[in-house]
Amino acid sequence: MSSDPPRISLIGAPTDVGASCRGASMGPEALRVAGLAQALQRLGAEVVDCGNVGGPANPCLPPVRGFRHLAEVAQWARLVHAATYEQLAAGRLPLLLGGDHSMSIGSISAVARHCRANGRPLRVLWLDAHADFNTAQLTPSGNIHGMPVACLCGYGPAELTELGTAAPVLEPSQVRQIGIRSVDEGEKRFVHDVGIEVFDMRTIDEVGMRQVMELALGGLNPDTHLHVSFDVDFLDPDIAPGVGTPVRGGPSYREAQLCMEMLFDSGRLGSLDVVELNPALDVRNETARLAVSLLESLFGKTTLMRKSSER
Ligand code: B3U
Ligand code: MN
Ligand code: MN
Repeated sequence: MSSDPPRISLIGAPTDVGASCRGASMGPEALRVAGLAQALQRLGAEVVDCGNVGGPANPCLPPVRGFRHLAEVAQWARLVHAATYEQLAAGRLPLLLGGDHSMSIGSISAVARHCRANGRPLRVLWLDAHADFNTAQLTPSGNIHGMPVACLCGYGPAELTELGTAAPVLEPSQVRQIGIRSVDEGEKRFVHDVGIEVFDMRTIDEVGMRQVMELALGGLNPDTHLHVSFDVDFLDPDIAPGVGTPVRGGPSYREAQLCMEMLFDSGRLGSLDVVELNPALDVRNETARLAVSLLESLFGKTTLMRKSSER
């Protein structure tokens, strides 16, 4: 594992055009107010805040042919792709502040393009209550934040599947999903048919977070780029109320913390999304502060000194 301090670029993507309810567009500022940059600096990281990407406003229209706000979601994805790619090309670690989860189509397509250009393997860890594997045909809502994994795997309209790199951006074998507990009926079959590896809450209950993380991080090459897409609704809503689509029965604070610590221990983190934080539904910015505290673990905060053999 490299001991160089990470060089992190914060990129805000204040959008909620892909979500069911409004408010995730305030997520980037809530994370800043919760002290994200300062917390990462205390851990020795070099942090640059690139400010926010400026995309289209939310027109609040009903779905058209299975998609709500397709043009706006695609525009945000293009802008997020460009901002993410620029930071990766500069050798920095992009930390995307969402925004609803549809913006990960932009960030992850940029990461995939960067990995292809540099001949590096890519693995995506998707921490979420939802599988986000709907299509226009399967979706119950038309909300594109329920579709990013499907789009990244090539199932979706060209404007969401071919961002800066030929579709598919990802093979299902590059994805591991963790914490899943809400999957729509048609989506369930589709996830099964494409063979995505899903560590749902039942698996976490049965074998524990430690083994789940060992499995999810298994088989990485020394040069694998790890992208973590952290949907804040991954967390149990009792501890993280500030999200638009809470689902009870999620990981506890301790389980989430172990998850983050083991991601740090992998030494492979190359890019990160923090999405779906909805300050309009939060209580005194508690969920944002919880997210910041978990990101501290993800960037190496430990309780005790670690022996070098444990690193
Ligand atoms: N699967 C549902 C709900 C949902 C997915 N992702 C979020 N909510 N955040 C849908 O609308 O696709
Ligand atoms: Mn999600
Ligand atoms: Mn979710």
